[in-house]
Amino acid sequence: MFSRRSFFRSAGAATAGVAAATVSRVALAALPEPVTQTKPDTMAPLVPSSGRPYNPVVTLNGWTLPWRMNNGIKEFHLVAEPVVREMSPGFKAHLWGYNGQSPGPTIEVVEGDRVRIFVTNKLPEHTSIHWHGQRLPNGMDGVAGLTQKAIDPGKTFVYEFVARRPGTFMYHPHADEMTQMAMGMMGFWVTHPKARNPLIDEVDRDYVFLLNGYDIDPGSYTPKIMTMLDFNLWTWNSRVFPGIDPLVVRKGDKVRVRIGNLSMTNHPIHLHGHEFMVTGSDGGPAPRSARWPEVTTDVAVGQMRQIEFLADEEGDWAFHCHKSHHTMNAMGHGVPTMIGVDHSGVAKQITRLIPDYMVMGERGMADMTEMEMPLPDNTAPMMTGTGPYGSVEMGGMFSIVKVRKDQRPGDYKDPGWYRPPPGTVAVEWTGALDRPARFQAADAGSMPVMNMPAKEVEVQVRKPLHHSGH
Ligand SMILES: [Cu+2]
Repeated sequence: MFSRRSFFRSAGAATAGVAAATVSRVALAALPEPVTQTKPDTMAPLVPSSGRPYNPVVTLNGWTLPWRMNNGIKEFHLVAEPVVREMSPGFKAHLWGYNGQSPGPTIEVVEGDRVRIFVTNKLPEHTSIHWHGQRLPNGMDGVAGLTQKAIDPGKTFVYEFVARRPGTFMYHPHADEMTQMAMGMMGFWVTHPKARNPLIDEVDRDYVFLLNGYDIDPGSYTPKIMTMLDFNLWTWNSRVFPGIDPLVVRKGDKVRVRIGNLSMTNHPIHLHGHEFMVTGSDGGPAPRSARWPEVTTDVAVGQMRQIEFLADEEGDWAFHCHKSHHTMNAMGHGVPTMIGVDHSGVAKQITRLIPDYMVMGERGMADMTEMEMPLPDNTAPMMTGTGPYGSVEMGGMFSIVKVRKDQRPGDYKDPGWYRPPPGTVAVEWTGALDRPARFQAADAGSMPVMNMPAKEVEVQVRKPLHHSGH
């Protein structure tokens, strides 16, 4: 949880802002005490205790940064610093982030708010923060060298602008970006509408998370920053399944999920059991005439997609990136396909020389989850997660939307596994197999019934003798 002391101090400062005359100049000039989060859990929505009211979001495995009001200005304090992020239980990564976590805390403000953000740099190199998608004065855009001096280690810079348009934005460094984003420096920013907006619906649950990726060798702690494509950990808010919390909703809830992509590739995000509308991007809410139903939406690099759906089907619905390599954890991509290869004799011989030798994937890779494969101390199994019916064989960018009719409004606690009504689960067929009645063409006008060819047809393919290349 938050450091209670600093949380109450920042909450109390709201009153101080109003009664400014009674507070010394020194106290007002002081920076807001930075609030730090030590846990990777999904924190309850931060209901605003000062400033304009709004319906807060829930950051998956994350939190919202408390602020203080200072003469009508909403003040935040971000600290760029090395952090230890638990990516899944038992697996920790040494990242860079903000206020104790990667990603940094979500910043929530209201359209029209004047916002002041202090940024203290506790990294070993300079940094800056770019406020992706915002309308702001050019000098507040955070591009080191172009619009401001970089923030040197030990220095604090201040950004100030009015949150002019409602929407979902991101923040990240614009200084040595390759290193700093590969190390986990990023966060979400939500500007809530100040009044009812015809293009922004009220919802019952509003989740946010960022797509990111890391390359951390099994057994090590620090990401390899030079990796461009071959990341081995695909993460939501720097967590991998089964470390990603479920998105818990009540049956009948209108649900919004805002997904930002600050990784190095696109992610087609797929929801089971429901259709959703893409209701907006970081460019703003989409006109209603431009929305259509989807079950998968591609979130390209540097984009945000806001999806909305009515959770009207009870169950545990998979919600994941549809690139199958992105729902796996650390593995070697240089492994040849072994499906159909019987190594039983060879494996025995090799085991005499290398006791830990393991044959991978003779029948497919599902065996990997059953194998008692020795893992290095600090990593996550490639395919894992146990559900009520066995191994889920997933990792990486995978979570579950849990829709329950008895989930209380505003309750985000994991309700456990779904208990389906009897007779509604796919099971092994054990009945007798009758000779099926085959479809027969009724009249001459319909398509004739094709029979299987009597003989197997063998296709001979001759490869060119010499492949000269291009
Ligand atoms: Cu993906």
